[in-house]
Amino acid sequence: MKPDPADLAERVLAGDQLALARLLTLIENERSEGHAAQSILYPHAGNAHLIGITGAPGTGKSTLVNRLAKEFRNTEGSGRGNSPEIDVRVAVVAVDPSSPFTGGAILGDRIRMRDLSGDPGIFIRSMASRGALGGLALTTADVVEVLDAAGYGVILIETVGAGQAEVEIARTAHTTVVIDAPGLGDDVQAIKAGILEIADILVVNKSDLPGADHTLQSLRTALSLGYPSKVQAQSDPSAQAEEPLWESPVLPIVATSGEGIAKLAEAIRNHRAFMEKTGVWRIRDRERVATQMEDLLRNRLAVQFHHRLPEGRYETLFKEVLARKMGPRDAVQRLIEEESG
Ligand SMILES: Nc1nc2c(ncn2[C@@H]2O[C@H](COP(=O)(O)OP(=O)(O)OP(=O)(O)O)[C@@H](O)[C@H]2O)c(=O)[nH]1
Ligand SMILES: [Mg+2]
Repeated sequence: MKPDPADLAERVLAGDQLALARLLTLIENERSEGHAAQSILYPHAGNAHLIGITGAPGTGKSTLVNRLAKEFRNTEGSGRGNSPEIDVRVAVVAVDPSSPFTGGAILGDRIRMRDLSGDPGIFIRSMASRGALGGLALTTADVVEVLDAAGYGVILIETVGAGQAEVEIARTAHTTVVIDAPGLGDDVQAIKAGILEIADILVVNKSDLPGADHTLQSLRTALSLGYPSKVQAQSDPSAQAEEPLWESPVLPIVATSGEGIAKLAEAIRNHRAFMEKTGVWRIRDRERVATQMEDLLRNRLAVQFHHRLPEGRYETLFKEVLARKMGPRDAVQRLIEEESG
């Protein structure tokens, strides 16, 4: 039976988690019914605090996200006062493009599921597929948007900060938390990857292990070296000062025991208050929507273009580029001319 978008949307708004899971699967599979339901839900989104959690493989992201979800439930949720207004529901989105190969994240999610399954105020979703046409970043944005509309006030997005795509996903959050851990070798590596620049909050997880102090120190030093240029950019009127200055804290944490998690939750709340006060919240929302629309447009146009090309034409030119008979720019130019001429 074909799912009815209006019915699905209504059930999602009513808090039906099965309907929500079903809708997310439709969206991941790029089904038109899914996107139709998403359109109905869109006006209801825009309230959630999107928090990206990123870091190298094995730094303890999943363990930390698990703890953090519970912390948000306990301090902002039903545990504090009896007012239902502050009963914040938490969603977790685990993005792992490598999961078909490693299987690691899937196991991790099972552990997490069992751990959090007692609380109906927590919803967990693993991004299994890249999406045939949309790409991982676009599909993740869709999933997050639906969770937002479904009333999840805090959305934690776990990505392995290994590639550009994952960094992009983290960047679209309001608050980006970068996780480091001792024993990963060269700490400066993280800085090279541009990870430090996107961190609103830095965490040194596994602070129970030797070398944690060293990691903490080198991150703090690297950050303090980064500050002068940031400050300068802001006092220089000719420079494009996009955002007011926020000093990213560096927090030691032991995710396995929960040590430091309350401080992390507090830092996240502080960052939210800072964004609301300074207008950064709106700036980031704007950037996210701008990127999303631009990506969608590019994607749709490319897909349409490919459909219009004669069978095999693209592949023929691609081979010529590989054989260095023609540059990629010339090949694309030729395709466009052929198609329009
Ligand atoms: N000693 C110590 N081990 C930890 C800590 N936090 C997590 N671990 C362990 O580190 C390993 C990896 O933890 P995960 O939470 O799966 O790490 P992850 O970053 O989500 O891993 P991927 O998703 O595969 O990149 C597990 O064996 C955890 O038990 C910590 O604070 N201290
Ligand atoms: Mg994980």
